[in-house]
Amino acid sequence: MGEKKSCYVTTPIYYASGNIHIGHTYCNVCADTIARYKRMMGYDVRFMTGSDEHGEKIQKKALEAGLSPKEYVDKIASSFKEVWKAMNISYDYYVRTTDESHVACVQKVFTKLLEKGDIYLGKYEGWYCTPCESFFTDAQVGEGHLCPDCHRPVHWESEDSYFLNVKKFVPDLLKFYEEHPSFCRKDKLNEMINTFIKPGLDDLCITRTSFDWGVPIKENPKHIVYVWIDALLNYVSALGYESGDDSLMEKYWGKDTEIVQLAGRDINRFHTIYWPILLMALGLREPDHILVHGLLLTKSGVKLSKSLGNAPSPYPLIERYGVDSLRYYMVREMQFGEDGAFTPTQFVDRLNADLANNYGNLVNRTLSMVNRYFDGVIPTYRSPSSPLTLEMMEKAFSKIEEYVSLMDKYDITSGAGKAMELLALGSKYFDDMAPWNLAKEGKTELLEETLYAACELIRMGSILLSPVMPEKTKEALDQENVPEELRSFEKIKEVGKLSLIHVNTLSPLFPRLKKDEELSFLTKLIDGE
Ligand code: ME8
Repeated sequence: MGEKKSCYVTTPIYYASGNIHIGHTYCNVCADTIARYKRMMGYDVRFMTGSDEHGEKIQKKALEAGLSPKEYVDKIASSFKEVWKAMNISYDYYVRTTDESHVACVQKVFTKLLEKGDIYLGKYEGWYCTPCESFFTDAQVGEGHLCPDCHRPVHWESEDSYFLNVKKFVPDLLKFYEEHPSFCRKDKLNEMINTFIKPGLDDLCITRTSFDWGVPIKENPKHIVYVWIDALLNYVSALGYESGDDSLMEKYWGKDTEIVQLAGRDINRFHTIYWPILLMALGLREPDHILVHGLLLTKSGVKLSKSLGNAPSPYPLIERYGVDSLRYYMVREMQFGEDGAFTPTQFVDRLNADLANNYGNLVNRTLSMVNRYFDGVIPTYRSPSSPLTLEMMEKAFSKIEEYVSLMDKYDITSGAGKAMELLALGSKYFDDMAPWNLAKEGKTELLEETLYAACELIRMGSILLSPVMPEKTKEALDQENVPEELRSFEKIKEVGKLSLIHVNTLSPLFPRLKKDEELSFLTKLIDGE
C-alpha cells in the first residue's frame, strides 16, 4: 500500500457530440477498475468523469438537430449518465462544462492568468481542424493540408486572440518530466517531446471569436475560451477550485493525494503538455500520473470512432453478455497502455476460457460438491495435512502479492491476469486431489480439506477480481454465502473462517458461449472474422 491515503481518479470528459460507443467505454471501465481497486486498498477515493459540452462542433450538431446548444447537450449528458450506470461506473462526481460553477472557474482562471501576464492578446493565424478543435502549423498539416490527428482537411483561420505563454514554461516542463519519471510512460512522453516540444512549441491560442458556444471571458466577452482549455480545467473546477471553498482542493489536489488521470493516446498532447503548463501557471501541483491508454481498433486496425461510424454501442453487448463480461474483456484482453483490436473471436474465446471454464467452473464444481457431499455446508477448517493443499495456498498467497504489485503500478491487465491465475490453481488442485475419488474411498477428512481450500480460493479470487467485475464477484461470494467482513482485501489472507457456512443455491455464473452463434451475432456489430 502506498503512503498517500487519498486518491483522485479522473477520466477525460467526453465530447457531448453524439453517443457513447464501446471505444469510449474502455477508458471509463479502466478508470473505474482503478478507482474501485484504490477504494478496496483503503484509499479515500474521489472518482470523476463528465462531459465536454462547448465548442463549434457541438454548436453545429445542435443546429442540425434543431435544438439550442444547451438543449442538445442536456440530452446528451443524460444519455452519457445512463451508459455509465449500465456500465456500473462508480463515479463520485459528474462534471459538465456548462455547469455554472465550472464556467465561473474558467473565467476566474482566465482573469488570474491575464493579470499575471501569462495570457496576452495577439493575433492568430493557422490551420484549424474543426472536428479536432485544434490549430496546426504548416509542417504539421503538410502539403495535403490534412489534420495530423484525424487526417481530415484543415482550413486557414485568422483572428484576434488571447494566447497562453506556453514557451516560457517549456524549460520547467522538461525539468518536471526529468524529475518525475512516473508522470507518464517514457515512450508516450518521448513521442510528445519529439513531435511537439523539440520542433519548438508555440504559445497557445486560447480564445475564439468565430462562434459563441463556450465560456465568454469577462474582460472581452466576444472571446470564447478555447474548448481544450475550458475542458482541461474541469479536473480542478470539479473540486471547487476558485469557488471560495477550498476543502475539496485541499483533500484531493493536495500534496498527499495520489492524482491519477487517464487519457487516450489521441489526447496525450493536451494532458502531458498543456495541462501541466496550465497548472504551473496557476501555481498548482502536477498530477502523479497521466495514464495514457491505447485505442480499441477494428480487426483491420482502424480506430473505433464516432465519426467513422464503425463503433457499436455497448448496450447490445451488455444485454447479451452482462456488463461484467464486457468489462473483464476490456481490462484483460487489451494490455493497458497499448492499442488492441476488439474482435468477435477473441471476445468469445476470452469469455469462455477465463470466465466460463476457469472462474465459473471452479465456483460451480466446488459448490456442487459441497452440496453433494456435505449437504451444502462448508466443512470445518483444519490445518492442512496434504502437502498439495499447503503448496496451493502458498501459491495463492504469492499470486495475491503479485496482483497488488501490478495493480499498484496500474497494470490492471496483468493484475486481472494474476487473479485468474489464482483461480486456475483450483482446477489443477482438483485434478491432483480428485475429490470424487476421495469421496468414493471414504477419505472424508481429506475431502473436507480439499473443498474447504477451494472455497477459500473462490473467496480470494473474487476479492481480487471485484474491481473489474463488481457484480459477478458479489454473486459468487453470495452463492458461497461469505460473510461481509471476509470480503474485504484486508481480510483476504485470513484463512479458516468459512467453517460450517451454508452455501446458497447454485446458478451458473457465466454460461459457456456457443462460438458459432456468438460469432454470427458479434460480426453484425463489429468488423471482424
Ligand atoms: O477527447 N478506443 O473526448 P472524446 C479507446 N472531450 N478509447 C477511445 C476510443 C477508442 N476507439 N475512442 C475514443 C475528448 N476513446 C475530449 C477530452 S478532457 C479534458 C477532454 C477515448 O469523447 C479517448 O481516447 O472524443 C478519450 O480518452 C475518451 O474516449 C473521450 O473522447
